[in-house]
Amino acid sequence: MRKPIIAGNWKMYKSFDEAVDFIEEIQQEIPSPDKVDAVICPPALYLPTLVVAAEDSSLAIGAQNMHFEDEGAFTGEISPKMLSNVNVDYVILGHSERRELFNETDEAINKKIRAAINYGIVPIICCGETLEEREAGQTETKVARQITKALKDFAPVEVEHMVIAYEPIWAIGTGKTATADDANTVCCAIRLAVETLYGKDTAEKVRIQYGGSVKPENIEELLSKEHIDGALVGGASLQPASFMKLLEAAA
Ligand code: G2H
Repeated sequence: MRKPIIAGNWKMYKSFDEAVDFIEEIQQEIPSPDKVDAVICPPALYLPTLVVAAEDSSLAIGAQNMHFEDEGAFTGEISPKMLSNVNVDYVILGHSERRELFNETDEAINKKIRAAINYGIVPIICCGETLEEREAGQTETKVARQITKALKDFAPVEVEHMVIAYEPIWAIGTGKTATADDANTVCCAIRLAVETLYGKDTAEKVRIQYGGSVKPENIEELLSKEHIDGALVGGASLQPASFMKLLEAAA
């Protein structure tokens, strides 16, 4: 059985005080880590403070991006070594906003995943299709291609601890959600792509989240599906009450 994982992606929202207050408000209420993994990914500037704020709870803190090099002349970047230094546990990699707005390539994402694994940081690897690709019937080919490139040159034991997030681009922040059945079909295709690369045992262990307008009203149906092991949540992770409802639905 795969343990569900609910990750909040705050994107570029919240003041510093709002971020600290959020963690203080929920940290004692997090459901047992035996039942669900709970993660908040705040803006990078807040990471060290929130790691300390959450340290007496089972809430994990993740970054929204990182560079693949340990250090160097890369103005504005943050390295996996730095994230590891401040005890960050997860990193979102290859979010469609990074791919589209910051020109991230599959090759760079592959290097970032390698770097995260080397530092013991769990990567949440995003993939997903545009509306145009969906309408052209290319959804499964697109996500399989992204996953095949992202997961190039790993060992099965490394892959089984990774998290993959299927996020149809047309469903992100739009209020449109893929139907639970459609999301499950694509998550199944992703699992098959992992199986092709690393075998059935690894594919059965890797956790696949759905992301794109997930909210308390639709989480239960999504999580009831065989291949959906959690959610990567933007808007509905910004309020403590709705984030807690998502965790409770998964626990
Ligand atoms: C998709 C998701 C979080 P939202 O980007 O990664 O955002 O839940 O607001 O659609």
